[in-house]
Amino acid sequence: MRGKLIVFEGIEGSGKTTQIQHLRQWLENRLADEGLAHAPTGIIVTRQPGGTSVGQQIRQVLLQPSTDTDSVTSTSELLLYAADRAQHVEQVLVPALKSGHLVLCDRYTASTVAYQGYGRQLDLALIETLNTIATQGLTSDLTLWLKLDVATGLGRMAARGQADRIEQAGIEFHRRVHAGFAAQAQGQTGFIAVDGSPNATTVAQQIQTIVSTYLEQWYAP
Ligand code: T5A
Repeated sequence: MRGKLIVFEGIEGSGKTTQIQHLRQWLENRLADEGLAHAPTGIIVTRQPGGTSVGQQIRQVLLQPSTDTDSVTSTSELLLYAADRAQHVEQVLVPALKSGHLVLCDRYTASTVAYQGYGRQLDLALIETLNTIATQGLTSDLTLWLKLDVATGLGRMAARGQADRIEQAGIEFHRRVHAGFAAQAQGQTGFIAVDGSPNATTVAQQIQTIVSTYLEQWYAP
């Protein structure tokens, strides 16, 4: 693949969407100013779930607040995230990376490990297999984990309004999710923790420092 995949991960309210917008703006300015030797074709911002039109329908099923009589089971939740990912990898990520784009993706496989593996406590080996099938083996070049304590993240979401189905899960579920991200950050190179607690500008500066190092490796002469 000629392009590069940067993934943002974290608990609810950790600031991924905010930071992706900051990074996109910073990258556009930097790439215009510096004229790197092997600059990317362009920058694409996308997300899971919901980065394709099929995925948007899956996202609706996954996130609509549940009722007692009609709730999505944990196994069906796992398979729906895998279906969204398979569609997205084939239709969006692989073509974008083949054509040399720098892709900023809001969530990827680590979210399934954290939410369905640690949060819902489904089998981690099964999740790894499903992730491999859904991604066709495509892994991120850099994963930025916005590390934030659970109460602060949920507090930010509560201030924003009505909770979706996953946000409605209790605080113990979200603590397990947080532990799932922490476990992955310990075991993987290119999976980097960023302190998500300061103001958005300070978080953005930490991210720019990390990404600068990678840009030099990827695009310098
Ligand atoms: N999911 C996803 C799984 O269970 N398994 C999977 O495999 C995958 C891929 C996705 C849901 O699906 C689950 C995880 C999620 O529950 P979503 O709507 O895409 O749903 O939810 P999130 O990815 O969590 O996105 P959110 O918008 O909910 O949170 P973000 O993007 O992390 O946070 P952001 O930037 O929108 O900020 C949230 C609020 O905090 C403020 C913002 O202004 C905003 O109000 N904020 C800050 N406040 C103070 N200081 C800062 N530094 C701030 N940064 C942002």
